[in-house]
Amino acid sequence: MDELLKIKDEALSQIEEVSTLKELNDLRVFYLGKKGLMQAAMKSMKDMSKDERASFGQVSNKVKQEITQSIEEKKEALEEAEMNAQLLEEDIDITLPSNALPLGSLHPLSVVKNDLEELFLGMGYQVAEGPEVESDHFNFELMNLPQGHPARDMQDTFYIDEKTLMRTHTSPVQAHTLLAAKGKGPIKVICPGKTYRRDDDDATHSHQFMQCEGLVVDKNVTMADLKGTLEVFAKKMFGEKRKIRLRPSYFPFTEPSVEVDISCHNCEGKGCPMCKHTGWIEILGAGMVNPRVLEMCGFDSTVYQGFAFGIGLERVAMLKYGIDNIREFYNDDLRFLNQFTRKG
Ligand code: FA5
Repeated sequence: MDELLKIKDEALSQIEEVSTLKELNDLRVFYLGKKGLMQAAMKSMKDMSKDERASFGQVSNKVKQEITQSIEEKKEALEEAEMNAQLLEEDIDITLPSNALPLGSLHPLSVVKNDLEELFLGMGYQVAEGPEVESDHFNFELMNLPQGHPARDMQDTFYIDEKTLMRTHTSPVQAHTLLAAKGKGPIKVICPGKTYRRDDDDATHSHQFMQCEGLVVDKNVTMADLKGTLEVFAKKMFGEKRKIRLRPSYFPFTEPSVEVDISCHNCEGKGCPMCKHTGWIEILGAGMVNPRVLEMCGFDSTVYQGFAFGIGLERVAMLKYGIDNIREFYNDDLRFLNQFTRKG
């Protein structure tokens, strides 16, 4: 019995002393394990009388319980201390300013394209796409520019083979859209995309550039609808004070055709180097869809009319951001590109 009580006192004081879970587990094995002290003490029971054995059993069970309980309590305390130490170590000050992640910025042409899409989607247009490698048939013939037509010279072309080319404008998407509609209006689409011409690169011309085509086909569409639409475009893109001016022009795929100028936002129309002292800047070509184009693409031109326009995106971006050289868009110079930060 005394032996048991001695084991208990030693065990409790040692448990009190330990400072790690590992040490505590070693003590558990030492006192309560299969080969531990308590088990060894139990072995002496076989030499005892029945009464002695009963009271020894009672006391040893109590001792085991006390040691077990003491170990459990110590274990909880150690675990808690360990967790607190870990929390302290991994403590994060969430009020500290974070390291800024370097975010890329949108290319200015993407910004303009997104702005245009947002503007025209708001007016009920859909966005259409067409191939950049195009057939002569779509790029020219369906646009009322048959082989040998002198106006083909207006768009110097990169040919891939006799019948295949890099599209010189986004107008062939008009033909794709009309044919897909199978003679049934209404149609209201814009088609932004890349275009290619064998132009010599200079400050305002690039052999690869972007256009945004617009096409509306319905019954009773008039030139007034075209003018109203372009006025909304000019004001939303360049500011409420902008005015537009339509000048007669020529495109084989529109009749009548116009060149559209916008009042110069740099000098408010008074005249400056940006507008070559005219007060006006040309930004796009437009017109009423030539009935021949409608007929070739399966529409009855006695029932349907339409208007179309083609905007040069670099031209818009240059005016909007005061960029004086078109090459800036294609040089991949981060000092230039980083100026166009993400919206929102
Ligand atoms: C056309 O391409 C017509 N398809 C536009 C059109 C569509 C008219 C629908 C009527 C109806 P144009 O060749 O003028 O038209 O080009 C339109 C715009 O593209 C120009 O105003 C200009 O901003 C831009 N552009 C043309 N060539 C280049 C070039 N080499 N580099 C940069 N921009 C160019």
